[in-house]
Amino acid sequence: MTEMDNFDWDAIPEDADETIEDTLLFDDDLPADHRSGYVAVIGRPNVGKSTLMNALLGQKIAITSPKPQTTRNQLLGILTLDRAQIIFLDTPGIHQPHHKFGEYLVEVARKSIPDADVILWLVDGSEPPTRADELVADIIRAQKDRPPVILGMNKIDLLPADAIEPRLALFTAFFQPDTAMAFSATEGTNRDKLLDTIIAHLPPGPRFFPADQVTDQQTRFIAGEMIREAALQTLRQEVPHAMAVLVEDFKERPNGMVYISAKLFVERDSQKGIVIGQGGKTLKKIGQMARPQIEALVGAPVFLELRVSVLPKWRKQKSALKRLGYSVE
Ligand SMILES: Nc1nc2c(ncn2[C@@H]2O[C@H](COP(=O)(O)OP(=O)(O)OP(=O)(O)O)[C@@H](O)[C@H]2O)c(=O)[nH]1
Ligand SMILES: [Mg+2]
Repeated sequence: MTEMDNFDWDAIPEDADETIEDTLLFDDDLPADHRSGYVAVIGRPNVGKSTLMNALLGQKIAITSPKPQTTRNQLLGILTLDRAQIIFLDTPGIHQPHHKFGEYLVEVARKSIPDADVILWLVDGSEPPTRADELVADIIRAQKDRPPVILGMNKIDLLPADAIEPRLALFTAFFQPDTAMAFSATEGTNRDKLLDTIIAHLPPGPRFFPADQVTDQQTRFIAGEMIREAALQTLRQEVPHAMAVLVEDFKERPNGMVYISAKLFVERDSQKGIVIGQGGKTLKKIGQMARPQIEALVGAPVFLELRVSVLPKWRKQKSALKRLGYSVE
């Protein structure tokens, strides 16, 4: 018997929706100076936006890879602390698009900015600024009613200590943020300091999400992303960029096992051959790499069925993009 079985529904007052919500979300004995808000994490591809978000959350919400354009959707990562609730918006890397899909990616990133209470502009400190960093700075500058901007220069583990300040100056020359700091998402250097800085720039406010909610993404979607991550790790250069993953079936079986069937879409027959590999060995490797990750996610043994299908030029076609879930509407 659950608590709900004993619940007296007749006793619910007229303004019930509000009352229940207040009870669940806001009546939490939060400190008077509690802060909350949305932090749009933006930057060019591959600077470590998703790595930082995962590290701050202590949980893998977003997939990461050394290849650019790994993230394809806006992903919410919710960090609930006693003093603050920070809602990170991880976004695709901003770049000069070459097709409709690229335009979609940049649009997703752009659209996160007006919703933000803080813009966290990430750059890769291990390399001098690129044209794409400049593009990001232009987009931030063009934003009307701009929220505070924090520049975070990541990957300083790859930089000699005396090179950090001059490198940071190259980025602030494009756009002068409210605060600039250098950190390393993977090594942890200055990561907590960056978090404190983010919180200091958030407005006072209540929690917007239950304390135990970490993301808005469904398990089914994250499972598909883990398959895509395994493909990014296994396949070379252009092939994973031409791939989209659709989870078609996601069922818990009576024996406690989770059955997942996913389709890997590529653009050409030749790519299909590469993904499957000789005697199916590449596809098998992708499945073997993804399965333990998905098992950790769902907390149960997983039976994973992968199929490869050709969807010609899906990155250039609006209808195909929509079918694959890449649509801003
Ligand atoms: N050395 C080093 N590598 C890092 C650090 N942070 C991230 N990386 C690596 O940089 C690569 C890109 O990281 P992602 O988190 O996928 O980058 P992203 O900005 O989300 O990229 P997109 O989703 O493509 O826009 C991965 O190989 C990470 O392991 C860091 O602090 N130091
Ligand atoms: Mg990413």
